[in-house]
Amino acid sequence: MRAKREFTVRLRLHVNIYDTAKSQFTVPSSVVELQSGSQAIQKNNSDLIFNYSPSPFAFWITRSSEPDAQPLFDTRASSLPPTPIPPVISTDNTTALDAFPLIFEDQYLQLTSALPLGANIYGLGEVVASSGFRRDVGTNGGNGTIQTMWARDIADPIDQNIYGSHSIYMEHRYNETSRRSQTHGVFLFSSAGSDILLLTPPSSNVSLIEYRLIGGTLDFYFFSGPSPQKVIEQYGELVGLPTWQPAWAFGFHLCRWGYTTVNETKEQVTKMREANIPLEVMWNDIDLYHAVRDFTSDPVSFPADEMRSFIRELASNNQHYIPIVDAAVAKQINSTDIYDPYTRGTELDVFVKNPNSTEYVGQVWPGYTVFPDWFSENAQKYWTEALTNWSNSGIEFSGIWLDMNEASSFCDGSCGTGANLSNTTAPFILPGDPGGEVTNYPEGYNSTISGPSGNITVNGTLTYGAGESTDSTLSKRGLGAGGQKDVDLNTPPYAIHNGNGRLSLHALATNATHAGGYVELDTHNLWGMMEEKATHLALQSLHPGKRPFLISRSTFPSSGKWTGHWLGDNFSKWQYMYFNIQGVLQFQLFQIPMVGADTCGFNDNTDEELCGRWMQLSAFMPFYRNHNERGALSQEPYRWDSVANASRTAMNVRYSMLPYWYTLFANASQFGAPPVRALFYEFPDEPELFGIDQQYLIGRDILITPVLTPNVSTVDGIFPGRGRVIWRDWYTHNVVNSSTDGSPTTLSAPLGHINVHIRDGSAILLHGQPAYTVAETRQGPYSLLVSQAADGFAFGTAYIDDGESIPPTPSRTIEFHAVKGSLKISGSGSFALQETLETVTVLGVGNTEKRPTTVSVQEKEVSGWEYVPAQQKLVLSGLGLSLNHNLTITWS
Ligand code: MIG
Repeated sequence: MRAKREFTVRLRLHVNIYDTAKSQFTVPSSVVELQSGSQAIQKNNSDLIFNYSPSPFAFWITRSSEPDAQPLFDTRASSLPPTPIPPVISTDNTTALDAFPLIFEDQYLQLTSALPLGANIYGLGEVVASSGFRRDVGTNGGNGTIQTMWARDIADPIDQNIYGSHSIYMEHRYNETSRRSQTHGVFLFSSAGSDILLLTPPSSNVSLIEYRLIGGTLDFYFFSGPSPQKVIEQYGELVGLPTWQPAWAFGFHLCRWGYTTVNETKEQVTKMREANIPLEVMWNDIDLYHAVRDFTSDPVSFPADEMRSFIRELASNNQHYIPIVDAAVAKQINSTDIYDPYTRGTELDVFVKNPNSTEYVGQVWPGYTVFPDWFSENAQKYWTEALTNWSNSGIEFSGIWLDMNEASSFCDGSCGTGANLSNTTAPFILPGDPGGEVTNYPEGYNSTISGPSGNITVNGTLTYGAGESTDSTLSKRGLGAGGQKDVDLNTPPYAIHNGNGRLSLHALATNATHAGGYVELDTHNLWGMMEEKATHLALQSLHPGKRPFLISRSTFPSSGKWTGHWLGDNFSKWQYMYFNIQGVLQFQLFQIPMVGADTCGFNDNTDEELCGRWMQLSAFMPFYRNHNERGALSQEPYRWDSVANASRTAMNVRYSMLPYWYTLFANASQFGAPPVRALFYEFPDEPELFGIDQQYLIGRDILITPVLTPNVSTVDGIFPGRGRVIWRDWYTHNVVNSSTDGSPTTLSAPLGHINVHIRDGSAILLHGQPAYTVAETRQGPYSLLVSQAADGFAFGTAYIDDGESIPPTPSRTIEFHAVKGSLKISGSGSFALQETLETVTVLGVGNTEKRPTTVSVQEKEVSGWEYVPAQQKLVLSGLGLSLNHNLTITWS
């Protein structure tokens, strides 16, 4: 074992603890290409300092700017709670071992760091956390957290592992004395199945984070921040920045499982149009398929030529079509059953194998299936071909929806021969009949595990405090015994807290084999991301020069380079509407910013009130899709008048804000800035905001305060800034009377109204005429909304390009800069805007005593303006100004 110290960029520190033989699995750079960063390697200018003691090995990370502060990360025994506090690790033959020793075994790695008591920790996922966006570290009555990393197909349970694995966290530290904060990030680069625990032992003066991995190495990256946004950007700089989104991706998407025919699908498009509710993208679920097989369309219910003309008609109306792609590829039943994606894949040798090199057979919706092996040489060729053929067959999709890619399989182990695990006990599902999902998972977790005997016993007391505790017992050979490798692929000695129980349940078996000798046990968490990359590249080849649009369920660090994400199978419940916010915030941190929830809820029946409120909330989320489960009541926004009204209003605001969203996403793709932000990102020294996840900010300037409970007509929201910031209502432009002590303000929130507020000091470019589609909206004029701070200052930028070409592509970045009495507009970049700036609204101009009397554009007095004293609002209209030139507007 060796600790390697390496400074890469100024703000990043890399600590890699690996086996000198390098026989442990690490993620190949061909799979995740970490970026070396934009700044030259300089040894001595990092704020982060790596300190270590050689024996027993321990390390701690400090900030040179704060030498006296508690280290950011600290594995020293002296910093961790002493025994006899309930041991996580104890030994049967030595007393000298620390309470939380560093362990590095083939199949068990453990590392513990002290955290400040009650630390503010964000990230580690994917999860629906009962604690909210800020994780439970076991103080304030919490039981602590076990975040398990094992990609899992399951309808959004609370506090369990789900689809994606992201072992990045951000810690936000507030100093009570200086009343200032600093933020740092810690990323473990590993695809190993793992538990990451956050906990606080009884009467301890520190909280802890403990990593327990069942393979790989301890490869850590530390990001110095010192602000939340900087941490997120530094993480993005390492794993890769998010893919550019096409402009149309920001329109409204409609989907459900259960549009069973092309006519039923078309009917939605018609009904949406009749109700005048914008619809940008129509989707189909697996109903589209013939015999539930990928890359097909049912000849009776979705005839290919009808699909082709339907999709072309959508295209002619500036609308788009997206179908689902399931991870598993159907296996032919017999030799007369022709299914090219299977035979071709066999020919190209691209499917996952059993340990004995036979085909690995799983079971998903179409019955028996095989799984693309993304490590295989021909996988990309195979995938591009399959998607291209499908498109050529009539399914002329604009984007792709990747499902079931954890990867999910309903057999326990391989359903075929050749696997070491027992065969399925699940009912076989006939091709063509999706049947019921196999849900008879064992309750709870594995509680006992046996392994090779040896001299270390791990007693995993996993929860301190009042909560229940689960014990895991592990016997393993001793530390440093070395030599013999006795890797157990099927039942690793330490049982991570996979909610499904054994790792192979409802997934590919862990002994399934990939090209290059890789095993599923090591690579399970990578499957979805590798599929996303292959799909992204396939779309690029199919639509050359155009930005691929994908949404995928299972994600891993760097997935944002290839895809967006939806939050999976949520429930039509108010609580899940609240969870929507933390989910979106998590994925901003994970650098997969194009994300949203199934609006109105997937499982169970929604209702009018919930659906109305949720359609409004999601209108202010990056990915905006209403999606529903097969058996549930219909929930398209036109189904209820109140929901239709609420949706039209909210979408009108959304579509007018598209230039703002587009700019935020350009900043994400260029710099890693998160488009959606927790309140404390922008106001990091206001502790009352650290736990807020019922409200959020879009960028710097737009505050969303949704209603998240039934039967109310008001909502309480905090207006950050403690009275120093002027917040104005989006709709009325009235100034909010916010408190100076960070306490909430009660706002009116009748049905059909979502509270949106504008921060001062902002200048936001808007579409002046939101239309039915994004393309039509973009063809309309622009307007500008300036909200001045008390001193008259305001600033904003807008990034504009053709909305579909892959950068580098001509673009224009416009800056808006207001000081008292004047507004300057300047731009750079070669993209020429066709649409003019028609309206400028400046809030915070003058007052009843001193109202403007003269308004000039380019030093020429104009008359097309009005002044509204109640909102101190100056409105210039009918401007017809080109944004391709610099402009000055003045008033006095
Ligand atoms: O296990 O394709 O999360 O969005 O509608 C069900 C049917 C399979 C799970 C996805 C969901 C989708 C559904 N799929």
